[in-house]
Amino acid sequence: MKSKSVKKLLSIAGSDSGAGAGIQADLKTFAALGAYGTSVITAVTAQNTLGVSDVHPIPPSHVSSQIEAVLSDIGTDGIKTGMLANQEIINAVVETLSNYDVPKLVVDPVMISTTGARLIAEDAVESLRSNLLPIADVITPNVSEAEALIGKRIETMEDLRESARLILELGPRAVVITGGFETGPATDLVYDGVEYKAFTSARINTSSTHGTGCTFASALTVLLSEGINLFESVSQAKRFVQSSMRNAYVIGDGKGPIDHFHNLIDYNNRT
Ligand code: PXL
Repeated sequence: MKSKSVKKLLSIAGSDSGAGAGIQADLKTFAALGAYGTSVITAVTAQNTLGVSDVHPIPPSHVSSQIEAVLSDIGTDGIKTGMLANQEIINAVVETLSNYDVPKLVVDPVMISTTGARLIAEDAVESLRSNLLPIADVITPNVSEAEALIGKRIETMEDLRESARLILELGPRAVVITGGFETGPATDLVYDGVEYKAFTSARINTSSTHGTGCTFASALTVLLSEGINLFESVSQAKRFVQSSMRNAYVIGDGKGPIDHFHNLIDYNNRT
């Protein structure tokens, strides 16, 4: 038995049968970064790289039971939420977490899949806004999720800064608006209520983009749980996503997964 301690991270999210996004991406990220991941499944999606064909939400009381099972025994150094599917599940998560000390909560307000499927009921956005955001340490919307949260179009860098400020007013301690606009550089804008910082890189021309949002938020949760400050954590999480995209294999005919373990396994020399 090893005596060295390991960071424990919990992902509360949906299952992606194609394993590019959702719980599967989160657990791969936790493992690749040396942490022990646990998972609470909110919904099971029938999905591949081309699209989502079916969604089966888990009963809210069972989502609560999973959280209680993990936190009452294993505990956690940080929690990341992803697809929460509907209002009832969001409220069950918020209520159950209120019984525990949650060290770090990163909320990825998942709304639409990489392939364009809706992953949250429309009337649930209000529950995200009023019930979950106030308890979040960091929220990581992409531009379209940020637009849905504030109910306004975001077209310029100035709009982006303004939307980060409006999202912070909803209660989280910090916001990272990820990915930038559809064309042009990939810019992640961070705002902690004091300072804006933009992390910009050239957009990578690839179809391996499935699960990049999930991976970024999970990596950020690991790094924050290690006590690394927000700006440095964002910078390192962004680099992890970029190198996982650059080293991806082509899997499936659509938006393929990235390779979380590109640093770990030398596939070509495996016997
Ligand atoms: O990347 C957002 C996301 C989150 N959760 C699940 C998903 C996706 C995107 O496809 O399938 C389960």
